[in-house]
Amino acid sequence: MEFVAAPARLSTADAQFEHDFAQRLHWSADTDAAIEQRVADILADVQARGDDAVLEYTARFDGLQADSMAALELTKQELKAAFDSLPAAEREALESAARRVRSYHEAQKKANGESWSYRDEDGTLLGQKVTPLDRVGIYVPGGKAAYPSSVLMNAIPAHVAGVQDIIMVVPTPQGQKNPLVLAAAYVAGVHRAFTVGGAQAVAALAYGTATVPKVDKITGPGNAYVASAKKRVFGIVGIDMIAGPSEILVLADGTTPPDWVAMDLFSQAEHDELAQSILLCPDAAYLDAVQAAIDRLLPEMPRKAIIAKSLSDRGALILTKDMEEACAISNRIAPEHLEVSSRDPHRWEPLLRHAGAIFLGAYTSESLGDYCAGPNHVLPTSGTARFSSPLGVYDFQKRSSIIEVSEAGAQILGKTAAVLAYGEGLQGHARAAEMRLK
Ligand code: HSO
Ligand code: ZN
Repeated sequence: MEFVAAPARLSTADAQFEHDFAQRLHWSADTDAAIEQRVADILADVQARGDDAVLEYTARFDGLQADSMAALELTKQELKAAFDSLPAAEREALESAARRVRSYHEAQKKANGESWSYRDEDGTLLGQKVTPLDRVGIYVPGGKAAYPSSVLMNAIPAHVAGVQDIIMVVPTPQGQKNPLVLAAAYVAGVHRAFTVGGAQAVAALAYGTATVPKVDKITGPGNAYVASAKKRVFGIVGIDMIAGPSEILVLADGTTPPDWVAMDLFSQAEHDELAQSILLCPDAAYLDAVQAAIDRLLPEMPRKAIIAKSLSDRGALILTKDMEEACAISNRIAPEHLEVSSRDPHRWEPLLRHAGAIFLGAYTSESLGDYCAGPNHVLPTSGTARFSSPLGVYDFQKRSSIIEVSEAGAQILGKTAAVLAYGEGLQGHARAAEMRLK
């Protein structure tokens, strides 16, 4: 069968550009009502019956039978054995990726994850105390897409934050364990791991069962059931974000070899038929050259069917007036990944405000960021980069305000507080402040 990848060709100079652009971008995160109902039932059942319910759903949905939840726990020795069984090249790649991801997140913690305080002239101390979460759950998908790199990207920042108890769950259909996922859990320092998945795993982590400890926050991507379950348990536990399909936007000045850009577009398109790959460039001949590269390279790709569908349904090659206009359109899209494939990336970077991660220069393939550059690959999608950030150490920390008012400070603050408290009609507040006045 022949596959054709035909991204839409748009030009900002065309009268119907806004219409066509809006159609390409449209993405609905609405969940199916039937899924919502089933997830609600599973959550209620796990909350009521704990381990027994998790065991039943695991048998029913994953075809994995076990007598007890304890039998579904992966021991530390098993994680280590998976690591030891890998070919040396894979062991080394996992370790070197983990090292770089760890260094990056350590720098992140130093820059904005430490406690701070200052004193007023009257001796009053004010500050912020930063503490790690006690226990987090990491959901690792195990079906269509099983990504060991995502184990590193979730567990390492938790570790760096100082989380003492990292519990991983991973669906394991028919008991088929993915050795790279287990090995990544070992390298990243996951504390406990269970071969359960789906809404039942999210429920077990959120409510706790006799065997699975209740966590404070659940992170990690998953299918529609997992996303719906995470939304429903939010409030009982924290969650990171609800990730949509992968996206890449390449902003090109026409100086990067077209094959490189074509392959970068493929790299996100191959994740999912719903993934989105967009190229913006002020040079029409360059867009033609990238399309020719797409046509030539596609037949070699094992995932060509997915790539062809993703590019044809959601992809676009957009001709812009100039690079400034390309930057403005990129800001409107607020992509998950933004490549500035230009000879002069630092000229454009100041114009770029909304993106999960910005990759500068022709050598910075987005795929390096997915695995081993260091920054996190869990990023805001579907335009949410307008208001949210990559997964980071800060997602595994919380902040407490610190206030220590001196005797002298209480004389000044007490008067201010009392006036405002009487204004609100709250006598107790006012008098608590006044009692400390001399
Ligand atoms: N690009 C994905 C992450 C990933 N890529 C994992 C390969 N493996 C996140 O958008
Ligand atoms: Zn990727």
